Amino acid sequence: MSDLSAVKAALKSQVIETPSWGYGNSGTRFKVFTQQGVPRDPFEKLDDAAQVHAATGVAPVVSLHIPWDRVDDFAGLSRYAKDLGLRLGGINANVFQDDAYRLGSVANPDPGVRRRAIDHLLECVDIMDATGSRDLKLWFADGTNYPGQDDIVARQDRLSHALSEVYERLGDDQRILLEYKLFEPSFYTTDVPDWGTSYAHCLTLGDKAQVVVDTGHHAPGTNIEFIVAFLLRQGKLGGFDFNSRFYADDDLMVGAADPFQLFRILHEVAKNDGFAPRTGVAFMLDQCHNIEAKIPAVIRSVMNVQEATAKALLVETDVLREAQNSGDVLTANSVLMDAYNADVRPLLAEVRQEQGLDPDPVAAYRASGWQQRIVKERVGGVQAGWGA
Ligand code: PSV
Ligand code: MN
Repeated sequence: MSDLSAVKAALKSQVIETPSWGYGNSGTRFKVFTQQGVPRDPFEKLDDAAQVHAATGVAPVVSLHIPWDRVDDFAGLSRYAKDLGLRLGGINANVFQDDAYRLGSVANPDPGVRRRAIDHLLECVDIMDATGSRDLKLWFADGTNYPGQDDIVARQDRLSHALSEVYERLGDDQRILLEYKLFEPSFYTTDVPDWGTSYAHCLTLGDKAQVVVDTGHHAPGTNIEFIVAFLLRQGKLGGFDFNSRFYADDDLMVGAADPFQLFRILHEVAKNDGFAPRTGVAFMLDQCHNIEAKIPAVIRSVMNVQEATAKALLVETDVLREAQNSGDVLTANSVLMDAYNADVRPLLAEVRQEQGLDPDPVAAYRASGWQQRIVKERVGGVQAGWGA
């Protein structure tokens, strides 16, 4: 796409989903550094998410994590979001924190533990009914630490059985997004370690099951854009969990470690029509802001996705195709590099001004006084955090 008005229209209609847990305290297993003004409940998380949307105009959806965001009345939480100009997005199930899950959840050798895990997943679909959410995001920490610990195929059978039961419970407009992760917390086998395993399970399940690509969940050097292109071709790319990493699953701000990789991924999305709402690709963030201020970090992350998107949309696709078809390797590569090297910040500033927004979202947030207000008002109570 190179028509500027079409690029601007695409940028204005982009939707980036932010994670509720990104607004809470987080850290590593060594230390969680608390910050002042952090939300104490899901309502306050939504209040913060509304600030991100106010500053960027493209972040109206918030993913929830259950039980971290459990409330008595999910329909009420959904109404609260609506009043803020937001809506509730993917429901992230959590079958990794209970003591019962030491040997896994849906693939645990104990049928009682498997039942408990499946019941939680079914409960998440009930919550989706109340919130109007489309996506049930499933990530399983299941796996083994030692060779011989459990039967790899038996674990796949148990996983498959659980997925089928949950799939049957989905409504017509709901879907399962099955996330994969190479390792951690399991260090020998992981039951859904890669896109191929996720894809195979999703194929067996049917059209309402798709793969979610968390950019931090691969071995170093993995060509993530190939995976993205392949899944889009198959109609099986459900969405992204964006973040960036230097070493493993670092959960740093998307685009911070390798903006070129983010561009290459979004180029495949653009080229294969993945930005069109009908393809249903969810552009979610899944990050933790351990040492940086959280709300401006989420704003920065949204901007990083916007910048990579703008560059991807600026690729001269006709010239690229011609160069590819004629075997002109250098021209093809330089078409891509020209788009990547373009400074799209003035374009995005213009787009924001046309939407009635401040051209500099981080500055707008800083000037809003919100940070000072939450530091003053959110005193007492228990701060929300990853895992709590
Ligand atoms: C697992 O590492 C993961 O990426 C899953 O998406 C979880 O739900 C999320 O992180 C929690 O931070
Ligand atoms: Mn994730």
